[in-house]
Amino acid sequence: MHHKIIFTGPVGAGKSTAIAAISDKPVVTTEARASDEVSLRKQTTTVAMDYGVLQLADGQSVHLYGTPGQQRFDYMWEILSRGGLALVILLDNSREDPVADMVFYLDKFRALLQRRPVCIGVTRMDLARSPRLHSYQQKLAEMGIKAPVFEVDARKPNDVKTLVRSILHILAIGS
Ligand SMILES: Nc1nc2c(ncn2[C@@H]2O[C@H](COP(=O)(O)OP(=O)(O)OP(=O)(O)O)[C@@H](O)[C@H]2O)c(=O)[nH]1
Ligand SMILES: [Mg+2]
Repeated sequence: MHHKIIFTGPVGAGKSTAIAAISDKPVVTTEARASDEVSLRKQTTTVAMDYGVLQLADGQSVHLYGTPGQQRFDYMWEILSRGGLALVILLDNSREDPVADMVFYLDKFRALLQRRPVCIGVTRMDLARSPRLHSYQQKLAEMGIKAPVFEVDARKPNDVKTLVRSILHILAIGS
């Protein structure tokens, strides 16, 4: 069984960082020097995908795929969604309206989410304390979507593993 989990979310939310933090194998990345408005935030950006593998204690592997954040690469979102068991949306809490970002990605991945669970990770809360997690939870409740919401520092393997474990728990994998 090929367990595939997809990480998406806006530029700089930490998708590439999170996959690198927990992958047990060297990650495959497609970083390119950022040339546009992204370069104000960071030096490189994902242009196609990230790929890593998390090995579970029972010998199963979880394949982790990261999307590009930039909308101009959105054709990759659909390609990477294929065969996905679950979606992780990472949100950068220091962006202007990260709750609106969550709604945007929930909408873009709605085809996948008709059949598959989603989990929300809010990053960079050390840089921006607000909005608080309950604002995300409130919006999800309004939309009738069930999804756990975690504070995550994408650089910290334990934070990212907690997020992935929660989704594996929902999927009843690796228990
Ligand atoms: N201060 C702080 N920095 C974080 C946190 N999580 C991630 N970062 C940093 O934020 C940046 C995220 O960059 P990437 O991992 O390239 O982001 P991405 O989501 O892959 O972005 P694109 O590929 O451009 O869409 C990195 O510099 C991380 O070190 C956090 O919780 N706090
Ligand atoms: Mg990236």
